[in-house]
Amino acid sequence: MEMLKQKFKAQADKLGEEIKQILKEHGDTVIGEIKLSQIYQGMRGMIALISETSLLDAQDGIRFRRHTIDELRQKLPKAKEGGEPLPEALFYLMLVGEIPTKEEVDTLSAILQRRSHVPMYVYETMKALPTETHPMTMFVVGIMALQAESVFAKRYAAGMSKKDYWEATFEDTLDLIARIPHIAAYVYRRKYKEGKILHPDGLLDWAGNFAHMLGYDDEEFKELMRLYMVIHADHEGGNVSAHTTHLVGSALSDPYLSYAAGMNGLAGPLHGLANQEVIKWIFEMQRELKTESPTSEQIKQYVEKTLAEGKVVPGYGHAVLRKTDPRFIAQMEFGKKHMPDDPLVNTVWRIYETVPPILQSLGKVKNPWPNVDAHSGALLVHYGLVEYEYYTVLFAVSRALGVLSSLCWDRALGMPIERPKSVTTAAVKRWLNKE
Ligand code: NMX
Ligand code: MLT
Repeated sequence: MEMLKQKFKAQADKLGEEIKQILKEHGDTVIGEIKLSQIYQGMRGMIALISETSLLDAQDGIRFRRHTIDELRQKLPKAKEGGEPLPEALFYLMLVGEIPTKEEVDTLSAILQRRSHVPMYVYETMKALPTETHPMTMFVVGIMALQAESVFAKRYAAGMSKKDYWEATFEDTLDLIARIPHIAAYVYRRKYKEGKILHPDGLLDWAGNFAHMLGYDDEEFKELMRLYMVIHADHEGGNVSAHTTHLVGSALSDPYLSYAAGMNGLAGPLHGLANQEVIKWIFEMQRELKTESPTSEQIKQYVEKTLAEGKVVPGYGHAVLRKTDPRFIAQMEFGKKHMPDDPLVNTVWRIYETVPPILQSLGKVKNPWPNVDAHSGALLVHYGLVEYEYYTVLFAVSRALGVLSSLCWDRALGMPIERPKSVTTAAVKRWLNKE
């Protein structure tokens, strides 16, 4: 732990110096222009943030510290030969910019096991909620209850110096990443398995143990969890969950408050909740058409009906990507390897052949291709995890790795409170001499 912390601090000091120099020499360099339309249309394409952990390319998809998903699947240490990468290894990579050795990852997995204790009052708080509460609400309530444990909040109250913010953030980050799977597993077991809690297996890696605590001990499901936790971890800084975590953290709200805020954003249907919406939509289609395996023609008609009802096709489109999401492809490869004949997975692939030309023909959808959420649910259903309202919690567990490592960077680089300027339409009209 001390080694990882010192390594991070050394990297952050080095980058901090480089940034100082860059700003000294080039601080006034103009890097773009802002069109009026952008401030009315979700700031699309506007460069406004620094996020060190990953970078999204519209064509090639996400790169974590310059590594594509394919490269991560090859290069990151794994639980077993030829298997999927360990998500703790990706966290290490995002945090210090280096691919760890298997030994370094094993040490990190053991540290996370040791720090994973969740106090009883947190479970009691979640238990007070009615069981019909949405899993994402239960999850965020659990994180908020756990906030009482924040090292950052305690040290700030005791008068912490600015130069120590990074360290308190680092401590909270490791504690949170260690504890989040326990809270998430509790949500699942309480809501769907009559509250029968499963004890952690101290010998397993972070994602393997999470699968175990959910109640899925199939080795293949553990592999799916490792892949799932890697591909959902980060998507540069502008997506709603990452941006919210960063924004709330900029007020020096501690990592618990910041992460919980970000996850409330992930719970929106245009963001992370789309993964539940996809399976719900497919199940409804199957029910309505009275078939497990709808034909391409039937899918086409169902998509047209969805659009005619003024709804979006969940799992398709993206604010930045303009090609099939490589995270969709990675899951497709997993499906081809482990369940090539699964009817639901095959339906997802048939939807992939059918939907893009229809969305393209509308003439307004900028990206007709599938995103990460179009595939994830079908793989989970294959292993029996059919409770689709729970899916966004899985996304949230993974997203902790990205948004919290980014938060460590924010505090280590001394990022200020975020406060962009807003204007009224009356002010816009004045600029344009329309008033
Ligand atoms: N189905 C139907 N219409 C769509 C879709 C879709 N999948 N995607 C975009 N459009 C519409 C969009 O609603 C908008 O219509 P209008 O002008 O009538 O308001 C128009 O196309 C232009 O939108 P875009 O500029 O292409 O997309 P934008 O950047 O605004 O939004 C999403 C991006 C991802 C919110 C949007 O594509 C969408 O709603 N997709 C479905 C929900 C989804 O899968 N979200 C998950 C994203 C990934 N994640 O995990 O966060
Ligand atoms: C994500 O993973 O955060 C989504 O693809 C949404 C985004 O990048 O805007």
